[in-house]
Amino acid sequence: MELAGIVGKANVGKSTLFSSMTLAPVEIGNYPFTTIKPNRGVTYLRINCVCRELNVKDNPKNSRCINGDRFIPIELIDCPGIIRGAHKGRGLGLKFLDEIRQASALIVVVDAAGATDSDGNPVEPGSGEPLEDVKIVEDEISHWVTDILYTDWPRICRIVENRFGELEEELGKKLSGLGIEVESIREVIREVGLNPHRPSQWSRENIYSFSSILIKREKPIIVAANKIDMKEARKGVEKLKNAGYNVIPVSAEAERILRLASEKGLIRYLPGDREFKIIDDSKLTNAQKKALEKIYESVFKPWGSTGVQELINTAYFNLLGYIPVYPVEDPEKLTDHAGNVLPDVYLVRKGSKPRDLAYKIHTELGKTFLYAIDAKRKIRVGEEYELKWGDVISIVSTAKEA
Ligand SMILES: Nc1nc2c(ncn2[C@@H]2O[C@H](COP(=O)(O)OP(=O)(O)OP(=O)(O)O)[C@@H](O)[C@H]2O)c(=O)[nH]1
Ligand SMILES: [Mg+2]
Repeated sequence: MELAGIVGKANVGKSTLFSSMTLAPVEIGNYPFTTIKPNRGVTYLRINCVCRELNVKDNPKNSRCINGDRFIPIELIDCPGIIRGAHKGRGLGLKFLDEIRQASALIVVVDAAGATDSDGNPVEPGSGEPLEDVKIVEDEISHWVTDILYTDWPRICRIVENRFGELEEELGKKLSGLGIEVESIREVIREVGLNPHRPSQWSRENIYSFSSILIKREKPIIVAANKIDMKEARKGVEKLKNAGYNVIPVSAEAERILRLASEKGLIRYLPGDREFKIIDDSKLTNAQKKALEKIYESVFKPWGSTGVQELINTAYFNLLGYIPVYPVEDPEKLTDHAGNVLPDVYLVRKGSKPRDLAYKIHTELGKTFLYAIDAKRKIRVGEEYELKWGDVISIVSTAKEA
């Protein structure tokens, strides 16, 4: 399962967002460092299921299908808040970032309404600086990477300058946990114009520049511009977009209320819906009615949705460029060995080939891969075929033929 990390300045709504996406009950409070340990849960990407297009009744196993919409699970981690100087131990430090080393997507939550100062303390809405909220996180993460390298720098220098190894390789070893490849390291060293043969001449600032370019390139962030239910957020959202970030305006709090109301059977609402319907007016208290009205007026009318489903979908399908494909064993019946129709959906990078999918399913299947069958078109596709959005693919391997 892919892993997504929620990070951000203290007190911007990370845990509210996490809770709205996972329905996990977690602590939420209007003060910095409410969260002291990362929370883990599962959320879902939402796509039109291929069962509609093929007009079949499916039996999903690794995902869910609700009325023709497929929900694909993603593991989600909600981190404690980050403030300036966290890498020097301010606030709760940065140790918890170890838990999101393997994250494919990084969601940076920002207080778009500017209702918190740079340390996360509540202030008059509109006086906080949403751009600063992103900068703080970017800078601290770069420091965190810098420190991973810096603490080991003398050893790395000895290895490289005595020609026992290459700098790129040594840095690659230190950063492999972050899923960063040696080739990217090589390119970034070239880009910043530092000498890979003389690491002892690199200052901490040099290592910082290198780290910050590398991490921006390898771990692109999506900005969740939170609190759009507040009028002050409009300006914040504009600023963030103008600064060139990938921004999705969200109201974590509105989404949380809607998800809870829908769980209780009070409203009809699925994450990503652009409307919600009250099931039975007489079951709602006056306070509940008011809260739902407010959500309609302050979120749905001006913004179209709470933005939360769009946030995670955009992170995976646009920013990271994943596509969903449906592996099946039987290309005629579209089933697995147990007869389940369209049981699984896998996320693969755009440009992936059938063999990549085979490896993703099972190393053995990748090794013994022969060819694949495009079950929609009922044709055989070879090594070079590029998987497309919503492909239904059957892998034929030597193991199977034996
Ligand atoms: N108006 C509004 N307030 C929100 C929204 N989301 C969160 N909040 C409020 O923001 C405050 C902080 O929420 P949390 O979810 O605890 O924030 P956090 O980022 O997890 O905070 P730390 O764990 O302390 O870093 C709470 O008072 C929330 O009710 C939103 O969409 N709109
Ligand atoms: Mg929190």
